[in-house]
Amino acid sequence: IVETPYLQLARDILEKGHPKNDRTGTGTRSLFGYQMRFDLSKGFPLLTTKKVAFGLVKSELLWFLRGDTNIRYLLQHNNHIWDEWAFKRWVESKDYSGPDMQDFGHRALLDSAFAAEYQKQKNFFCEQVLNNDDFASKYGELGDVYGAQWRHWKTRDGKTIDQIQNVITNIQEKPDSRRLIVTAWNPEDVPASALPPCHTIFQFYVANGKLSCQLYQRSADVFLGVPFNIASYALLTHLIARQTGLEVGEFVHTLGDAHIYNNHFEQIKKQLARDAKDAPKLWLNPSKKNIFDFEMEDIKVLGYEPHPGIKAPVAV
Ligand code: DHF
Ligand code: TMP
Repeated sequence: IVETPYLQLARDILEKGHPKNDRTGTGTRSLFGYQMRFDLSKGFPLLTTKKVAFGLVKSELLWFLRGDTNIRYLLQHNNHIWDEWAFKRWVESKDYSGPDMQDFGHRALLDSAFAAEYQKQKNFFCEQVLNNDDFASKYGELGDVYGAQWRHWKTRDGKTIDQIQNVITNIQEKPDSRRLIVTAWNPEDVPASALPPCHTIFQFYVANGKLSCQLYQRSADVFLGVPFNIASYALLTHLIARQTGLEVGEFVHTLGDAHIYNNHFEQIKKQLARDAKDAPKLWLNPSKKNIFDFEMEDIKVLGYEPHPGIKAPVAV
């Protein structure tokens, strides 16, 4: 079963995790330093014990690969997973004069009248990002998040580095290299970022004609974020393998602070009580080769028959 390492991680945290407070004030159980391995030749690691919205994984990864850091592209693809962090910047800005949205994440959980007002303000915000160019360029921006660091890392002399193109070229020209690295963690940009990168650095490895990838994720929301992160890096590995003419090897997922939020315990237990099904297969349009040419319809999962999705609040 492809997703066993994930299910084991969740069990380990529930059993052995340290109760720990966190930045969002939600509280977690957490373990430090954990590693999962997924053999990508055995199936695509999209969880079957709950439905994971693969369309959102795809549009988020294509957004990173575009070098885009504005949520407008995500909204155009009906992807709302980054809304809260852009919205937070908007309501904390001098241009915002609507109802007080301080601490909206928690208050929306406690107060249904506030939750309705928050929904209204957030819908209005999304509409503006979609339809108003000026507003979008100011408030749809998340700062120097993944897309910027991957595709146009800023150098001291005012140039930019395309880390994704470089790593692909290096995989092709020097597959034995031990320097096949992309980093999103830029200490200079961390203070101004809406959310400092969680997936901080990743490395590729080629052996026996197979491409493997290891990710170091500094902070891991095991119920909500991690299922997306696993699928996203598995997809990235497949895309780069396609372009470089390699088969897929393993995805090695190394976690720093691996946590389950206190308000996700019921949901994860429900998930753990289910039996995993066969993993789906990934289909990539055979006529595409270059990673930057892929579009939504060029990527599909086949044979994905998961258990139903399970809702949970995201900690902001
Ligand atoms: N903050 C926190 N606290 N956890 C995260 O996982 C997280 N992830 C971010 C940004 N900030 C974060 C970016 N990725 C969801 C999934 C991934 C993601 C952000 C949010 C999420 O809410 N998924 C839900 C609903 C998806 C939907 O809109 O249908 C899920 O059930 O998977
Ligand atoms: P932090 O910056 O205080 O660590 O909070 C970030 C939270 O978001 C934390 O719960 C980890 C989670 N997260 C993921 O798990 N995966 C992701 O891809 C992102 C962006 C965030």
